[in-house]
Order: sequence, then C-alpha cells, then structure tokens
Amino acid sequence: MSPGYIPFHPNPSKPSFTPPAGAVDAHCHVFGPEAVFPFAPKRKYTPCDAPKKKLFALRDFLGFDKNVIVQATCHDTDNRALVDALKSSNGKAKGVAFVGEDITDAELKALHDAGVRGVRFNFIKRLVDSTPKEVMLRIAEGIAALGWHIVIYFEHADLEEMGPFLKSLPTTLVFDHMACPNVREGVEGKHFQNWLKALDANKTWVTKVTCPERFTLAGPPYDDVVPFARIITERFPDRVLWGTDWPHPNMKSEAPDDGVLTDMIPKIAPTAALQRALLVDNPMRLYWS
Ligand code: 0GY
Repeated sequence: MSPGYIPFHPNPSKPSFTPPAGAVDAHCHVFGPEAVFPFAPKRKYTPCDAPKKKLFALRDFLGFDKNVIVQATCHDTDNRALVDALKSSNGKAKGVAFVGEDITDAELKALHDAGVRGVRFNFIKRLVDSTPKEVMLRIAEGIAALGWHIVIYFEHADLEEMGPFLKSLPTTLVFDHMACPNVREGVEGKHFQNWLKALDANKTWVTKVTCPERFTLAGPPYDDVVPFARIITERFPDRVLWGTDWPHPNMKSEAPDDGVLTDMIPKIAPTAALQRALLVDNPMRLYWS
C-alpha cells in the first residue's frame, strides 16, 4: 500500500466554459472522512479524505448541476460513504457501487433506493486482486434485473483477451477513462483503432472521456489527450460521458486543476449539441430515467 497521498487541488480555477443547464459530472468520488468511513484494509493506496460537502461545493463552483459518484477500490465493497453522499444530495447525485458475490437482494434494493444505478468491475491490476469471471457474471445477472449497468475499468490493450467476457455481460457497459489510451501510440495506433472498432460493433457500450491527467505526456492543459476524447465524442455522441474524477485518487504527482479539466470540454465536444449530449442527455438517460 502506498504510504501517502496527493491531495486534491486546493484552489481550482474558475473555468471559462459554462456547462449547459443540468450538466452532470459523471465520474467523481467521495472518500471517508476516514474517521467516519474507514478505508478498506486490503486497499492498494490511501487517498485523502474527500467528503461529500467538498464535492458538492466543487460541483457548484464549476457550474455543474449533478454528480455520479463512483465507488473506488480504497473503500472496496463498503459503500457507506457513497450511500451517505447520495442521501444528502437532494436527488442531485446517483452512484456506482462495488459489490461482492455475497450481496443480498435486500442490500441491492437498499442501494437502488439510495440512488445506485450500476456496479463497477475493476480489472486494473495495480488496484485490485482478480475476481473470478463466474463471480462477476453472477453479480451481473443480479443487477441486470434492477436495470443497472456495469462500469468497466480496464485497459483497451487487454481488449483481445477480455472481449469475449465483456460481450457476455448482460447489461449496458460504461467504460472508464476511454479504456486508458496510450498517448505515445497516437490515435492511429493499433490499440486505439481496435477500441474504436469495438465501440462501432457494440452499440450499447458507453465511454467516459475522462482522466486526461492520467494519460498525458505533455501535462496541463492536456492537449495531447484531446484528439482521443474528441474522436470518441464525435463518432459516438450519444454514448459518451464526462467527469472530473475529483479528488483524483492515486495520482503520483500533483492533482489537476478541475477548472482546467472543465475547460477541455469545448475542445472535446466543440458544438452545443455535442456538449448537451455529453453533459446532460447521456448521463440523464443512464442515471436519472
Ligand atoms: C479513478 C482512478 C483510479 C482509482 C480508482 O477505484 C479506484 O481505486 O478508480 C486509478 O488509480 O486509476 O478515479 O477511476
């Protein structure tokens, strides 16, 4: 486990871009506070405390209306901090949980009532020990009955190996962080091109055009990541989501300025119609309908 953490940006800049009315930050987290909601003993890193009040204040400051709060590995299957934030959000937040195979129907119902609409399957080896595919399939079948979807965190370099399993899952799939493009390979690189083909072929797959700070070689304002996000957004306008990833867990260097991240949106989605789809229509369809 990593001993320390990089805290979120203390003083993000006010973005020049104004999100459309009703805009959703569709990938962010709440962590702790540790004194109330302890981190999981098996976690691979320790994040900073990132309480709900800070998240909601950032939402208002950046000009967003709603949040989708995603459970991260540092809380493992203890979704209490997530549920607490959802219940305090006045209907302005929905959630994506981590669950184990021992989850009961009553627990799933309680999560649903709190605003959870998906589960996350994480395949990033530095973050999780592997879960057997049969276990994931059982969970998938249980949550499909509730109309939830599955958020997949994986690297599209693993697409060939993972493809058959992903296709066997019975729900809409939402892929975190563009499935982790390799900026060094460029948009013409084999892995990104294969990823686009997979999105062409699988019409219910949705991609988050998030986390340029995790993939950039150039640093802020992350212009080297823009082409990846823009190609996906223009080609699949009704199958993309955007989020800050606040508080940017497990970064190895300084956390990004969330205002700078927000100002990438018009570069990724250059028209008002694309921005509305990305920030309002797509997340509302997945999480609030
Ligand atoms: C993110 C990124 C990361 C961490 C987690 O679940 C997690 O612990 O998601 C990461 O280290 O890439 O915000 O999705």
